[in-house]
Amino acid sequence: MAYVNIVVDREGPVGLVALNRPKVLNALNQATMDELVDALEGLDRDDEIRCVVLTGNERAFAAGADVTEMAEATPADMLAGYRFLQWERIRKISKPIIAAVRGYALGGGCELAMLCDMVIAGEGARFGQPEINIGIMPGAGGTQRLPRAIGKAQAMELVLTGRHMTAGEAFATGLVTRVVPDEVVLDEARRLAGDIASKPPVAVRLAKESILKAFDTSLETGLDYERKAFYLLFSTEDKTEGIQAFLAKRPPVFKGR
Ligand code: CO8
Repeated sequence: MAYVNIVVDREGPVGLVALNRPKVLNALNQATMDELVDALEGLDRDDEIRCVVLTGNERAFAAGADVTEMAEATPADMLAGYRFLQWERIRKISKPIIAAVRGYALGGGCELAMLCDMVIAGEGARFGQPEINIGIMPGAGGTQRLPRAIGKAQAMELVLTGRHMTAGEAFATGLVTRVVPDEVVLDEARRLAGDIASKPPVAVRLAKESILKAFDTSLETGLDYERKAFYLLFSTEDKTEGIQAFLAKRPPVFKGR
């Protein structure tokens, strides 16, 4: 697929995807979502890639779903479309995705950041679910992921008022991993991605899966899941290599097997 609304790069084991509709603050229209899902799934299948950074530009990570596309939409249009399935496809990406957020992450843009596994935010980043101001509500996970990330009371206020949250608030409430000066957001996300890319990939994948399980299972089921994943790692060459390297006081060389 040729990309028009996003830019995809590879830097060694790190895949970089940048939303690229600057005139509309990276509003997520259908074409952009088609490209984004295609790119993320392609990077997920690529054995050379071990971590992905998803970003926007200085003004916006993404200011939400493209409102112009929703203006005439009926419930039947929304139901018939495949757009919601695309969010599920992104949720199923097995490699870690780091959102590098500068500027606005609103509505679907905030939901997209929350679908990522970690968020590095610039000091000027603004997060929010302003859908209420245009007569709708979050529809791509905002009412579910936001309370899980920042708690019911804060989520309720954000969703019911549409207020934007500063990067500092987003950090204090647990929505983002780290806040850094705007000009180093991408470098910081790349550095984090490079660090994760140096770890044993099968362990990274199973650890990501296990953490995500914490959000949709009981503690007991989650602990069972974690233990099975833990046992599985004892069949990998990387486990043997990791422990031998530690004992020999040398750096490990992981192969992803
Ligand atoms: N959709 C389409 N165009 C947009 C969007 C958007 N979400 N946001 C901004 N734009 C456009 C503006 O219309 C404007 O275009 P133009 O220059 O042609 O007039 C351009 O981007 C620049 O925007 P502004 O002039 O408004 O810039 P400001 O700096 O004055 O304001 C804001 C920036 C505060 C971000 C403002 O643009 C804004 O409030 N945007 C809308 C934010 C919003 O309501 N987002 C939620 C949308 S609904 C949603 O995301 C639901 C998701 C549900 C899931 C979908 C599943 C498929």
